[in-house]
Amino acid sequence: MLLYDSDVSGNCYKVRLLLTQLGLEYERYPMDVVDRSNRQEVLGDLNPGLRVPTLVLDDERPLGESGAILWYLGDGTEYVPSDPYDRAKVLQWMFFEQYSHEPYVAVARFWLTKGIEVDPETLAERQRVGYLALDAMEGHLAGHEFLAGGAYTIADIAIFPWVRNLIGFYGAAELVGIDAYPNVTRALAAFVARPAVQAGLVKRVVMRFGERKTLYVGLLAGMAGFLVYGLAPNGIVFLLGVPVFAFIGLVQPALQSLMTRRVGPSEQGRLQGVNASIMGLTGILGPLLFDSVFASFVGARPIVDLPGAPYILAAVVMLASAALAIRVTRASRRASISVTRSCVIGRGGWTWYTGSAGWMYRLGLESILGLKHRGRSFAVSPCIPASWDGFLVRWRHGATLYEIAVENPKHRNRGVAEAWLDDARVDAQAIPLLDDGAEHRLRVVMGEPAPESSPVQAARGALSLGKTGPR
Ligand SMILES: N[C@@H](CCC(=O)N[C@@H](CS)C(=O)NCC(=O)O)C(=O)O
Repeated sequence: MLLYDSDVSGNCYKVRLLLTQLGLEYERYPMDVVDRSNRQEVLGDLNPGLRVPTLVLDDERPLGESGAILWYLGDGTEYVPSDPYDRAKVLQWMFFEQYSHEPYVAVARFWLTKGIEVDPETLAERQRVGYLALDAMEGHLAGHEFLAGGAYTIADIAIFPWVRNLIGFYGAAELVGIDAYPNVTRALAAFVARPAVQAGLVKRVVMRFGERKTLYVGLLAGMAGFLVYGLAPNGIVFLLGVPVFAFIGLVQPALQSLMTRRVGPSEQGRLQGVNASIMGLTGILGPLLFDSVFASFVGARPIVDLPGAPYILAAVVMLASAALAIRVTRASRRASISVTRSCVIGRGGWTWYTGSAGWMYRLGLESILGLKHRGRSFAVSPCIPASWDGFLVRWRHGATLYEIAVENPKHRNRGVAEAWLDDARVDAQAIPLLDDGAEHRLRVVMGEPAPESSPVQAARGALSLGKTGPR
């Protein structure tokens, strides 16, 4: 896909955010949003509005308007509900965004920051209506976590980038009086904490190094920065540590993204809660520790006269964290496939840890457990000792986790009677390979293969599975 795009455009940002969240590949064609001289030439055949974002699909069909693009990409995924009323609610907020929110909240700020001259009355009117839009959001968010359908949807993707830009990019929190909007602020914080948003903010680094390396770079830069602070003989050297230390900002987004991927959707809230609690705890304990270490290294009878000791301690903690991060993230990559039913434990070291050789993986996983990857689907056709009553495999494909339970009630050697993916019956030879970052349960019952399911059954199964991948 090709996205006609602009770095400074919030409408384009929304589309990039959803593309990132869906893990879709795309190329960018940067456009200038102030100089419109080449609009007709570049976008003439693609978008009647001659604006960005404009998306050209792989089959070369063009699509304009950020809302339409979000809907096209999001429909059939978790970001657009399936209930007709909830879908309409998503549209309600998206129309609100385009008619009552963006032209006021975003455009007024754009004029101001780009120094575009407009008469004060026009500006004041934009700001007045902008406040009405924030009031509307505040009222709704007082009783709801998200804008529509009780979940994070493309309606949130459409609106929150504007609010974030307003108080972040444009630094206008005080000017706008954002404190008067506690519910908008809370929902915005949750929005910004989402891994894809964070990944977007440090996207270039993440794209260049990947999440794991970004985490390591952040932690090691933090360590180096702390060391410079701790050992600096004068203020100039101390200041030189600041740009190095700034890279510590990479840690949280990379960590969030890695952690979020390791738990299912129902556990995301708990993960964020634990994360926030740990941060809260360090916020309390950190200064206490800092003070007592500082007190021991300065004053009348210091252990050693080293006022930078707390920073050196922080550097040691950073180094330990980097070592821990390297250990845990490497292990979790190797352990992304492991077999966990007692009947197979002990048979030749059935994990990535002990049987990491390629032949062991292929023999075990493909020939015995019968898990075979075929393009956009996979098959499960076990060939196991008849004495086994089944086995359980946790299989990670990208960000998606399959919990595969194979049952062998008739103690057969091979043959699959039926397979169920979540609640839908599926063909064990062509199980959809989803890439939605969610956790799915696959139940495979061994036995006499059942006659083929009717096309209606198959269609119902596919429907209840939702979208199986990008269009
Ligand atoms: N309603 C359109 C608005 C698009 C729009 O205003 N795009 C701006 C950038 S945010 C643009 O292309 N401005 C330059 C121009 O109008 O030529 C959408 O949501 O896609």
